Amino acid sequence: MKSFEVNFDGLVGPTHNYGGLSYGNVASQSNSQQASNPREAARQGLAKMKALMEMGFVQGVLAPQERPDVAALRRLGFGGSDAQVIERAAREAMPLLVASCSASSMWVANAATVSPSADTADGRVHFTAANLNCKYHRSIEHPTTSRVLGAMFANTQHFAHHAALPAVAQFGDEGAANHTRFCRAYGEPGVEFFVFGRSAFDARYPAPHKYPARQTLEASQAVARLHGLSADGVVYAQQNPAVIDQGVFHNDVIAVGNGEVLFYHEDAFLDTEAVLAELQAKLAGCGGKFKAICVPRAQVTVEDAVRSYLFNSQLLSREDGSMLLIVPEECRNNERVWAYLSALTGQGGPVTEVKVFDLKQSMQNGGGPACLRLRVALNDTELAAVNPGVIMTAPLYDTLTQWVDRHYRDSLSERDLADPQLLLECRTALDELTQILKLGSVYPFQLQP
Ligand code: SUG
Repeated sequence: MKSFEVNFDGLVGPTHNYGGLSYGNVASQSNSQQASNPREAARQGLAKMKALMEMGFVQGVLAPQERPDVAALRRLGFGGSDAQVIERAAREAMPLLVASCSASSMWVANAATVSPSADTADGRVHFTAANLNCKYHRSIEHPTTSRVLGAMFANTQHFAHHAALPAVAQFGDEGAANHTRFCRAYGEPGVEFFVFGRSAFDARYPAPHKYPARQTLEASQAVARLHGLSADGVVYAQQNPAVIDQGVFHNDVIAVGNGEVLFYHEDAFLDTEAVLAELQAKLAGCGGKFKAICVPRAQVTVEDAVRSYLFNSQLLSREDGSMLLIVPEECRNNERVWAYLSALTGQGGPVTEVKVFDLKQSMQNGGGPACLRLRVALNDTELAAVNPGVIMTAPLYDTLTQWVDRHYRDSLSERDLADPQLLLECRTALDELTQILKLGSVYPFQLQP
């Protein structure tokens, strides 16, 4: 049976803006209040999806969410008609309106943690929606995320869905951004690598001093239990708290893995040697040969990594066994990072090619190529059970591009968020999108009685 890694990319929503909402995420903080260009953002994301599809990878698309989230504002006490809710929030609590408008669901690496069927006790692909409990604007994503994933992976014979973990800081869960799977082949049992920032209940794990550690050990353990993973197939590692304090708010800002390869920065983890030894031993137990590519701090500093998003890259396996690294344009603009990458492909290692993409609109909010995709390893029976409406094709790319051009604005700043017309535009666009992607009714405005 053939197996693949399918990348489902988040389609950027029509309210993409720079709200400065993510303390600890350097790009989000430093681009706060700039005008955004939602149309360009969506087109940049679609161009990456199209390019990967044309290279022969199976590519999917994950729908954005309804924003402004009027229902979330109502839960906070704003009442009246939808327009009145928005007007009053704009007048009395602009930060809450900004949070309810964020298009942050585009970073679908945070949508859920996914375990392929080869790893789980019941032989199904398991999904746990992430509670994203650290930031209010992200914590409101998971109910719709669950409905969208449910509409994409509806077949209960092959797919199992778990609700987000309890919405408290002790179970802070950021999904696949802190989860990597190693394997010899996608369809064979592998090792699931959970990286956490702190422990909620065990004081022996040091926490960062400045910025929040979003993922807890206890959340990662709960996800592994829910998915029915075996102890032999799981490794937990603590992220180095010092790098969280330098802006590494998710592990995918400092490490990426695929197949048998881990590409990571020297300062990424605490107790690196023990972590690598455990990965090597457990992958060997699955018949795999672990290969670690360490980027030394003498060549690329943590600051370079955070600015360029070198590790927020997509490491993709090609048919011939070689690997391709998809990086953002910012890597080419950083002299040290580009020198490192230029040397990497000529070293006879697994990475033989680097491809650069312009994702500036998303990057300015701290979202690179890897943030924009959710990886789902599937065999061909499972792939056939996925809702075909969400698999990228040349006609779907054309339809989505035209849809973006018809509905998206090319400039959005804070004052535009208070315009009740924006809500109507978004709902019209999303209603059409659910038909294009054949998702049925998934948005709160579609579910109202
Ligand atoms: O959660 N930025 C996102 C970026 C998520 C990146 N994802 C991964 N690394 N996988 C976040 O911090 C900024 C929104 C704003 O400021 O408007 C934001 O939510």
